[in-house]
Amino acid sequence: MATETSQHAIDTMLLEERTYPPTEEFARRANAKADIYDEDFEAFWEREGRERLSWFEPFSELYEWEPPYAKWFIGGTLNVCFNCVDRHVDEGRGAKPAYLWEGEPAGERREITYADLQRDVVRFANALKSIGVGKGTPVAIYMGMVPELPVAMLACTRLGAPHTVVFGGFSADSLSGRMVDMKCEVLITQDEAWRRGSTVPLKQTADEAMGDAPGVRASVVLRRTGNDVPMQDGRDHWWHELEDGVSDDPSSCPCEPMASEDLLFLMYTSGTTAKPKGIVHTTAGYLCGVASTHHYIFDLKRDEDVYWCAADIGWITGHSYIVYGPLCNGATSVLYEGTPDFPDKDRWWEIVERYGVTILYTAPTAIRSHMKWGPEFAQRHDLSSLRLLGSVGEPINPEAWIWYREHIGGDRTPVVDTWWQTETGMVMITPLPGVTTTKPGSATKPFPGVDAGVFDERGNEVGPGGGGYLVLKRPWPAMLRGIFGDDARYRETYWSKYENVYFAGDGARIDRDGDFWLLGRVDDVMNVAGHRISTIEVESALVDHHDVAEAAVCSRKDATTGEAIVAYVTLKGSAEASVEKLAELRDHVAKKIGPIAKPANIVFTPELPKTRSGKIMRRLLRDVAEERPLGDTTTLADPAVVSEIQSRAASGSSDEV
Ligand code: 6R9
Repeated sequence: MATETSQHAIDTMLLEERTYPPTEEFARRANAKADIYDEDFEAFWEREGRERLSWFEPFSELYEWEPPYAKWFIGGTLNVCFNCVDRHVDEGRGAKPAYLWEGEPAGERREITYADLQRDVVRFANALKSIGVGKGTPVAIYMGMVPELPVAMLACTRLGAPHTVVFGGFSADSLSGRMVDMKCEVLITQDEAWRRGSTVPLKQTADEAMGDAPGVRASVVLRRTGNDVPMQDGRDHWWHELEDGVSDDPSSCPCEPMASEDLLFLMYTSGTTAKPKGIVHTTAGYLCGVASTHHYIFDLKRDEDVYWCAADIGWITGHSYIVYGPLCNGATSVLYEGTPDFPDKDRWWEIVERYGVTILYTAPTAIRSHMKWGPEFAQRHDLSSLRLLGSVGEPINPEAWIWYREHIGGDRTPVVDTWWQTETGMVMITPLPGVTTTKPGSATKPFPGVDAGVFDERGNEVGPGGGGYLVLKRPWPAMLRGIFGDDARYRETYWSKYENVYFAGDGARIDRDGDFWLLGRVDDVMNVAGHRISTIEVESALVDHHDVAEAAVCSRKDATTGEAIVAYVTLKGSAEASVEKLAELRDHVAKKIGPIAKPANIVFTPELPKTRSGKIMRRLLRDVAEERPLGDTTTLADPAVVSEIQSRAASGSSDEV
């Protein structure tokens, strides 16, 4: 694999020799002790499955592996909502807060106990039933970070209705594409969302999306900002009206018994083609995997900790570590609606201080933003409650890791860098904070019961000091059960490179201690601010614009977002390159995919560099974007094209917008 970029990255990383062993005090109280790694893989998951989950009918067989499909906890029946809500109330913890919610507008706060959550979920599940949602009805959810979002997800799981949550920053096209693919019948949304003091028109976008998804016969709309939105008679229902007079007594809406392998949700994610993949997650294995990892990695002490995963529920991180993992473990979590810099750049630290947050889980891109703003914002607040920090989403630079530990963690707290994917469902490579000696920039070791490795091109395992492709060598409970409706793509994407071994699409290196260092994607998937976007998705969006003849997209390194998108665009004959055109194209991409996919730079060029077989040479474009000397250009059909592009990129026809 080792492209020049990743080779450079690892050379820098391997100079990093600082180590942080756990303190004795942390180790003594830790949920995971060193011997956790000694347990046999089957014994480990068998115990986790029986102890961490409550079953209506216990499972009879741990797992079945018919590559590339696995089944887990076979023969069992259970309900996710029961595990995440009802059992905590039944066991006397109804008064414990499940969520401490903070709205973005000043002073808006709500404490939602497990008993409140149960009432809210039951009432909403009954409301959904009244519009025909039942076991197996596919439901789309398109909301911001309001408490009603987990309520909607849990209500679906209570009824046995699979959901797909679509991130509120996605466009109408992205939303309709997902709803059509999953054959959604109902959409749950809200009037508008708050973001940085202004409103995001979710219902309006949802209307556009429903126009292209005729299978959606009903929508439920939460009133959040209170501004007027159009409602279509017979199709659109206000959340509060649908709940009017509806029972919130749990016995009025019992938790539907689900088989272990019943579909729980789809989460769409970018691959190497323009069409997002519907990653399939099922009931028992997913829940066991996320609850177990949450317990050991975040060392959750249910009755003491205030846990905060500052991600968005619209991504897998939010599903696994804001909703299902923490609730299954009976945690108290902070849920925050807005952005870290509104009204000021100390908003997060104000929240940590106010709620006494003890565990914080965020992404390197956020940490780098805080670094850029300076430590003075964190210094305004008492952060001494924090005892553990986590990172996820992309490789974390050692400087960012150290900054996080020093300025946020008071140079006291362990930092756990957790590697995983939408597809893995749960964290796979991670330190255990009471056991592992951490190294800034390394995700360290596979989680107990996980078998990861690094393979070379031919499928040989590389030893300590070697680099190659990250693979997973045996099934794990929360693994994807395929790509929705596309068996061929599932096999091709993850299982065709090596036999019966999962190919993650990430480069990695193992050091002499057997610790893993992740190097980033090896395919055409970019990682912008921790979000996966494929080059071809952005290219398709650009080419969709009437003035664009051809587009090639790559990423360059960016100090804050990790990678930034650079687009090379050839306009059609009559169209003219201009600053206005550039803004128009960026907006077009935002409209087609969502603002997160907007290119940071666009270079207008009369020609794209292609091989003689017509393939765009992205490696060269990346070299140009990062102002590196060009690699091999001998396979180019017309080498002059590249120097032309280089001079255009340098002369500033690309604008940082
Ligand atoms: C959970 C999530 C998955 C991709 C993955 C990898 C990158 C995530 C990482 C990391 C290095 C980490 N990634 N965590 N790279 N170190 N700790 O982010 O899922 O959105 O599907 O992205 O993110 O490249 O393949 P998802």
